[in-house]
Amino acid sequence: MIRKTDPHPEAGAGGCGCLPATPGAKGQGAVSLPHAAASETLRSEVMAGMRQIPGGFLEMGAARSRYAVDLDSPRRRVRLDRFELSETTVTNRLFARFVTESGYKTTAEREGWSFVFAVFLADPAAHPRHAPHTPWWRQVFGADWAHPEGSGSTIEGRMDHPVVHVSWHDAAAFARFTGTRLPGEAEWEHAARGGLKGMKFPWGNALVPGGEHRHNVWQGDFPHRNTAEDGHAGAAPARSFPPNGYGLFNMTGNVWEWVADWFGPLPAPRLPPLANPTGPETGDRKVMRGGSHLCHASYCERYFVHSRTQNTPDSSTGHIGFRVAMDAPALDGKPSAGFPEASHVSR
Ligand SMILES: [Cu+2]
Repeated sequence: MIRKTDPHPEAGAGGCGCLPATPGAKGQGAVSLPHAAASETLRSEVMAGMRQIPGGFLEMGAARSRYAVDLDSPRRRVRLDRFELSETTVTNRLFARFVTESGYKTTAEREGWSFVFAVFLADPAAHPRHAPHTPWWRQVFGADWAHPEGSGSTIEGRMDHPVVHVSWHDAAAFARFTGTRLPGEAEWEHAARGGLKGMKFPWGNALVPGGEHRHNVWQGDFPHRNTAEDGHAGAAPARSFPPNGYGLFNMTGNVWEWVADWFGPLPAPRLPPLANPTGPETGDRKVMRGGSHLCHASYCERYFVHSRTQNTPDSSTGHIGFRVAMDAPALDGKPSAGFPEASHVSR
């Protein structure tokens, strides 16, 4: 009813329990906003949250895919210039300022509904329409970023939480207005790894190192019982758990994060390694990274630094957010690459 096609026929029919998609025909796509028109106050707040991510080589992807449909293996070496990434996902507080200044209306507001995880609804039976194969994703009229569980709900007390119920178009609009951009998929993974090589998580290889939860995912039995041993049944504040080696919070778990790239195979391995890959030229689905508070090994084990999934750019749910990136400023007139370039431009 809601999803056109199901790209995850295996793995619990729906693959990622996290991933209902709105029909592609439904959205009106992007609403364009003037570039970098945000006030100084908003811009400086966005800039204050930016962290420097050093350039370098990234072994991108998984050694072996957990879900073949994710096209996330084998690993390939790519090269990245240094850049900047926001240390948290964009919060409700920041998104509210953006909306106040721009008058922007999100896809969910324009369409009148979004997907809410049934457990978070006071009365799930009042919202019987759901995504195919994923009955826990309810179509809730009146649900949007400011009303995460539908009309009557508010973000009061959750201003420091990630903004959710934002489509890829909404994320791109925020970035454009604030003079930033969405991170590329390779940039995102490089940043998530936090300087570690070949590890599964931003902090190392153990899911719960020394018994300590380091990110917000599902504990218990998906989708009915979340024991919340990590301290959070739903989304956690954007700045929770210790940051990774680059000072970035919640790169895995909590909420999925839209990135700039269209979904498709990872960049082809080549020598020398491809620099700053930007993904397929076009597509109908955008990549999302990092997994969410709903990910669990039994159903959707996609909470690793290499995990990826995808959704249509006009989809919105209660567990998809985003963070923003920027090119690093040039140093002393040198290019931001941090890599010597052998070639000269001939004139
Ligand atoms: Cu998941």
